[in-house]
Amino acid sequence: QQQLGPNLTFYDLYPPTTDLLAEVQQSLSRETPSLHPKFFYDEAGSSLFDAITRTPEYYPTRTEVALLQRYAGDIHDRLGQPHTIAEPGAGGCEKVRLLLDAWAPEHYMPLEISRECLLGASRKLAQDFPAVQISAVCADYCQAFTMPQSLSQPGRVVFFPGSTIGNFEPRERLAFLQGLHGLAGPGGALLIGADLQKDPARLDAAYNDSAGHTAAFNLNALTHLNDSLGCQFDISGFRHLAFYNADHERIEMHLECLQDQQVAVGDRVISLPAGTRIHTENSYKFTVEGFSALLTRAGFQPAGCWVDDDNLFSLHLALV
Ligand code: AVJ
Repeated sequence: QQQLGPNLTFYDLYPPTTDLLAEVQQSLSRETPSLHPKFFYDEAGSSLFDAITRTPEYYPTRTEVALLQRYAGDIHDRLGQPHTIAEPGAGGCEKVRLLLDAWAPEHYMPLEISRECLLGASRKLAQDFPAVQISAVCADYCQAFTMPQSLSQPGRVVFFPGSTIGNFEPRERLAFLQGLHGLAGPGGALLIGADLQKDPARLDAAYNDSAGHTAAFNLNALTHLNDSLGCQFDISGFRHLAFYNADHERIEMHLECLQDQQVAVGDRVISLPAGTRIHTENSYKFTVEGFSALLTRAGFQPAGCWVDDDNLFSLHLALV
């Protein structure tokens, strides 16, 4: 661990030994090729996602921020005084500022896979919140990792906004929530965002913004692989595809191959015939009741739910 300032400690738990190349070779060689959404989030991808959140069509972020601003006090009333907020996938650590202001916890622990993004965001936060001890943990929250001993006070409030829970497949989603139950620990809680089911046209628009930031975000996953793993995707040979799959109650994002491609991925050549779709993301959409039942199944006790006036998005509080 590295002490980066009076109230900022950095822990690098991201396993460099993870063989990302093997993972990519395997997931692209499947009958239906796919890429894990984590490949979206290099520096370019993180700033493209930031641009998406500012488009008129992508309502989740602004709707959730408004809920946090409006109900941070109510949520606090049901929590008592939390000593620690832990945030898996903290990204730019923007939304948590609302909670740090409203709740003034002693300790904040962002967990983020993108090291540059984590360091930049937590340095700014440490300056803006000198009274909060920040433990910045570079880790892949989808993989099991052991929490450093010094961070192991149970009773954390785990903050998991954005409806990022929607990226998980149903089985993994339950396992992940059970993992968050462990991260929170006895006396802890989970504050989690869940995007709600709605008019498919509204959902389709949110993932096909007219400015094209979502298309660039999707395609950037291939640029990230070219830059970081030496793959040789011809990016101009793919197009962004995003649509609501009503049967599965999810938005699907794909990269469709426009002409036959033989792509070098490490020591392998992956053939992608024209029309092949690389499945890059699912964003499942929920109902309030269904999500509450899911939290119960994961071992939590639902303790509150807040929804915006247009029923677009939901914030759920659940206790360990
Ligand atoms: C950050 C995963 C919540 O699923 O809506 C935004 C990512 N993908 N536009 C989402 C995303 C396309 C976003 N999450």
